[in-house]
Amino acid sequence: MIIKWSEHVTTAVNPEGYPKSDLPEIAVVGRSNVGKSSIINFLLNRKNLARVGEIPGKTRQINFFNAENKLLLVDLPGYGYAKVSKEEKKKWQENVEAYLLGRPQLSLIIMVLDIRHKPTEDDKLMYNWICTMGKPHVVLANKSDKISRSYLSGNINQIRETLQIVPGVPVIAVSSKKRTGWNEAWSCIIEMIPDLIKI
Ligand SMILES: Nc1nc2c(ncn2[C@@H]2O[C@H](COP(=O)(O)OP(=O)(O)OP(=O)(O)O)[C@@H](O)[C@H]2O)c(=O)[nH]1
Ligand SMILES: [Mg+2]
Repeated sequence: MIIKWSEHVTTAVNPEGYPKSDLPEIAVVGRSNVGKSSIINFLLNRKNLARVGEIPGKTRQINFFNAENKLLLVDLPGYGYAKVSKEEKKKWQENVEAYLLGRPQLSLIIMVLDIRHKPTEDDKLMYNWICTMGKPHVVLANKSDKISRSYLSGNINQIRETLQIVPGVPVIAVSSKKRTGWNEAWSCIIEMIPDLIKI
C-alpha cells in the first residue's frame, strides 16, 4: 500500500455540494472527538490535511479527501457532543443520513471509537444503524497510545461485546498520534473493498 498523494476535494453540507466523482468512497463516522479527522490524516500519511481540533464538535460539515485518485475518504461530523442544541443534533442526523443512505459509491464505513472507553448508547445506535444498512464496515479503536499494551485486547473485547460485533468484522487498535496499526488498518480496508484498484 503506497499513499503518496492526497488532497482536500470539497466541503459539503448536503447532496448538492458532494463532489461529482465515481470513485469509491470510505466514510469515517464516530463520536465527536474520537479522532476521525486524525484518522484521515493518519491513513493518508498527512499531518494537517483534515482539520483536527481540541474543541469537540470541530468538524460540522462533510469533507471529502482524494487518495491517489483511487478513492475518496469522507470525514463526517461527529455525534454525541453534549453541548449541541436539539436543533443542531437534528441537522446532524439529517446531513449524515442523507450522505450514508444516498451515496451509491459509498463502499465502506470506518467507525472510529476511543479504545479507552466502553462504547456509549450513541455508539450502539450508530453501529446498529450501520449493520441495518448492510454496508461493509470496520472498526478502528483509536488512541491506543493512551493505554498500556496489556489492556489492548481486553478493551477490544469490551468493544466487540458491547456493540455485538460479529467475528467477520475487524476491530483494530490504532494510534493516529503514534502512527501504529497503519498496515493492519489499510489491509482490512482493502480486503473489505474488493473492487478497489490496488493503491
Ligand atoms: N493521544 C492521542 N490523541 C489523539 C489521537 N487521535 C486524535 N487525538 C486527539 O484527539 C482530539 C480530537 O481529534 P480529532 O481528529 O479532531 O477528532 P474528531 O473525531 O475529528 O472530532 P470532531 O471533528 O469534533 O468530531 C485532538 O486533540 C487530537 O489530537 C491518538 O491516536 N492519540
Ligand atoms: Mg473532525
